Amino acid sequence: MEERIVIIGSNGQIGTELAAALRTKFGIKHVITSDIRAPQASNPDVPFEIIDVLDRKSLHLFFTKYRPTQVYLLAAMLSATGEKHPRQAWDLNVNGLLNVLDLSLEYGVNKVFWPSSIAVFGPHSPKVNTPQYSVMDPNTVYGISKLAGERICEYYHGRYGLDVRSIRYPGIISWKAAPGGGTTDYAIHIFHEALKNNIYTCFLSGDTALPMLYMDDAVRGTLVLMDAPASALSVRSSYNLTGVSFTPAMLATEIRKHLPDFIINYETHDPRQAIADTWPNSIEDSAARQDWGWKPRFDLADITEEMITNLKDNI
Ligand code: AKB
Repeated sequence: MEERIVIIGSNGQIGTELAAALRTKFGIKHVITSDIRAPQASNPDVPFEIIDVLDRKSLHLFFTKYRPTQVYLLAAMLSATGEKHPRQAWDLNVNGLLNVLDLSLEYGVNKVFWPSSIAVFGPHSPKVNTPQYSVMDPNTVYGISKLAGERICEYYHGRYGLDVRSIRYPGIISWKAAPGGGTTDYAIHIFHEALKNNIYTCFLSGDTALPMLYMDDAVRGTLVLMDAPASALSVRSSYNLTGVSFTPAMLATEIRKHLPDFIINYETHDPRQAIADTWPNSIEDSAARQDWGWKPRFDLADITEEMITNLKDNI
């Protein structure tokens, strides 16, 4: 069957790289990207549409035009920005998802991908090796909207048979496109500042451990999940997934192996600290390993080396 893959919210950190990987796999003409603005460097050969996921009328026309077989919905407001605009974050993250799920049902889409986040966990969730199923009491609007979205995805699968698949992404580290308004963004900013100025003031404390994943692993994991037979998937809310967990202090130590004079300072009154304090330190992802063979390839040393090697010629 000829695939017609639509990505909504394709200009962001994950969308940029997922779109490239999907184009390599399925061919340029089979992947239609869309966002609320045109990408900075647009290629006329690449199909792209301006789409606001909250504009039901134009979303409907978009589905009518392309009749997608697969939809990736990446448009979202992340944790730190969400705390500044809670109503908009809820609207985009929840109503945007509902719009896409309803149209996917109406147009008989075969598979939908929607990312959740480690932000679905909260202050009473177990902090270490947080299991797939546990207490979930997120207290950021982003986490609340992602937890609601997970329940909605499971509901659409159970009630209507829609094949929705999801991963609870941890912090994603990459060098090609900038991250947008998250709490884990420090783990990207640190490399830029280390290479430019040899010093970084971190908005999280040195001992704040968070689960992280290198972009190549995130993209590969997403494609493997989307290729898995539906019968293998036991989780229809969202899969726990992780690569590595580390603190800013551990990351600084690793960076010093490449840049020995690198200095890290800590700004401890940033509101993002309160968000990070409610999130897991590490994640248990055996369901993803068992159901579709998940195994990360990049550890802290690999990520550091990749980031420094690639960024040093690109900033
Ligand atoms: C954020 O920090 O908000 C995101 C996430 C962990 O979902 N990177």
